[in-house]
Amino acid sequence: MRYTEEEIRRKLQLYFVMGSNNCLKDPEIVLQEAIDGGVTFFQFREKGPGAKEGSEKIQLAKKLQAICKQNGVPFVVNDDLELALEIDADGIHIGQEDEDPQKVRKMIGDRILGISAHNLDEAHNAITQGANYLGVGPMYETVTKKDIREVKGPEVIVEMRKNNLTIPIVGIGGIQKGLIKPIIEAGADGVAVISAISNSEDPREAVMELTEEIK
Ligand code: FQP
Ligand code: MG
Repeated sequence: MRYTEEEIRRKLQLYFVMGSNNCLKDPEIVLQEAIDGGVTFFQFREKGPGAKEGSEKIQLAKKLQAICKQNGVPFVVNDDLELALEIDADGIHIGQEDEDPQKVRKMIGDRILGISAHNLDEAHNAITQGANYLGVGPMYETVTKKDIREVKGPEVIVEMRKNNLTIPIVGIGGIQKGLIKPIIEAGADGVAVISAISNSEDPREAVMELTEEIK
């Protein structure tokens, strides 16, 4: 492993997920400001209306990856296995409708594999298939992603911990200021956010406010 389980767990504290279409300003500036504020993990999620494709997507990925590298922040690619390998990302995040986890594991070797899980069953399967962390949600209603499952709240993380799942977990979905404590108390190691940071005029300040709630 390039990162140990405990390093992943620690760095998942505040996980920023972002693509250019989530940003009010230049994504490089948004990412740098978010890291200055204290973001500890990053996922490049370039999808949805207006998302960059092809060489533009690759160029942006490389720029954001460089910023992460300079700051010791793990850089994970959403969905796109080919891109993750081409730029030698630190890992990839896949959901239940994405590529087969066992195939992905074969391709990525010891890079980080994050898998989305919406319930206990999916969590068990993801762990069996070699996940290094779980993204569990949606915690709350969200506007960023349209094709979401039923909102179950932090309780689903409580259930996973009750069933002795020790894998690093982040809660995701609709997480904004004031909504973080219940997720950490449920047993999450951190939270993943998109718009709470990317849609802010001042991403650095937004991150500092979110971090305050995690500690
Ligand atoms: N958790 C996380 C993480 N990142 C994600 N992208 C998802 C969950 C959702 O495939 P998926 O993954 O269900 O949807 P999409 O590919 O549209 O994001 F915890 F890592 F932040
Ligand atoms: Mg996906």
